[in-house]
Amino acid sequence: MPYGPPYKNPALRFPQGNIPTGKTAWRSPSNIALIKYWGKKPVQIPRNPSISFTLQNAYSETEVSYLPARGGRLEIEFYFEGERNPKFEEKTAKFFESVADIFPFVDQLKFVIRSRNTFPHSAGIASSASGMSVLALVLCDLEWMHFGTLQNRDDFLRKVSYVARLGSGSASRSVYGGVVVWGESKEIPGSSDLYGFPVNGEIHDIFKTYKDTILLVDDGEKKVSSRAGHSLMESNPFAGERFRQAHRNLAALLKAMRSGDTETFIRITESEALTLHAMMMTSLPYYLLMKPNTLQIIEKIIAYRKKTGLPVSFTLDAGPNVHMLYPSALKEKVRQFIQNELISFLNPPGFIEDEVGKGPEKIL
Ligand code: 2P0
Repeated sequence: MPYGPPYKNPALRFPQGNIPTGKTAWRSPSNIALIKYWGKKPVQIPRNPSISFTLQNAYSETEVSYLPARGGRLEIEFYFEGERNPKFEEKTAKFFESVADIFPFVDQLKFVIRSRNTFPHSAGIASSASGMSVLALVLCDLEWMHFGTLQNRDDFLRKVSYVARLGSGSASRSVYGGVVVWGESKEIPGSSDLYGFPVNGEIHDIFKTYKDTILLVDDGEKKVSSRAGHSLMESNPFAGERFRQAHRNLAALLKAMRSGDTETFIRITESEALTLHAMMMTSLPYYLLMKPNTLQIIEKIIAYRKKTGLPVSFTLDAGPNVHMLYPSALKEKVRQFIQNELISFLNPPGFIEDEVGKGPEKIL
């Protein structure tokens, strides 16, 4: 039988007295959804398919040392940006326990985890996408190094994406570079609710080097957790139509991304961003995650596009920051635009220049 979901494997345990000590480190990026995942059913199954650009510069870098656990049960020490972080320690322990039937060796080990992000966390930039995908990479890397059950790179990445999804839905997409779909779509043979699926072969060159400048309006903590946000969709009166719309939008967006049609790309991705926020505004309790400066920036981007005819557009994550999307050839013009018209709406450090990225990297 091919090695595949649900990946439960009681054999993945170290022989007693032969529990290894070692170290591994990975860098894994965040991603920005173009068709949004918002709404899920157990266990981590999306209500609709989503598609994203994997980013290059916004990533988590995580080094993990492992050694035999003294008490014969999972132990975790988590240092975030140099300091012990009880919140991440608990989150990681919960995640590792939740995948203990996939990786039965986790409770034989003590993990000392040192992680950092290149971007402000909990600000609606998908820090769970980079943070959870990097942990999934580490677990699968341990399996790769010590058990030989994963045959090749494709096998490895598919399992990483499956496991990352269990930690955080959007993390399933960060496992691959370029343009990635998560969620089953009739339009995309190979797509699955269980793991991400890269679609780079069919994408027009203009989108392969797209830029994403993340305009930081506010780097405060999120007002609503993704988990709470997703569950609010269960009672949102517009949810059914929203999920159907996402399927239609994905089909139309992929068509535009195959042909290099930036106009359709802009129309669909901007509508997706506003729809995501409309879903939050029409949930009970309702949330308003945009700030006045979010709207100022959106209006400026639309006006700039009208004035210049350049294909510069916006999308949003579940927060107030604006992701400005544009072809790489416009880099200098967009820098000028930011300096001239947007900088006064931004909070330090202002903005992060990012672009479509290559995906995770082993760094040790
Ligand atoms: C997305 N977001 O597609 C959407 C758009 C935010 C807005 O996926 O509960 O952290 O961990 O599966 O992945 C954020 O939700 O949620 C998210 P969980 P996740 O990127």
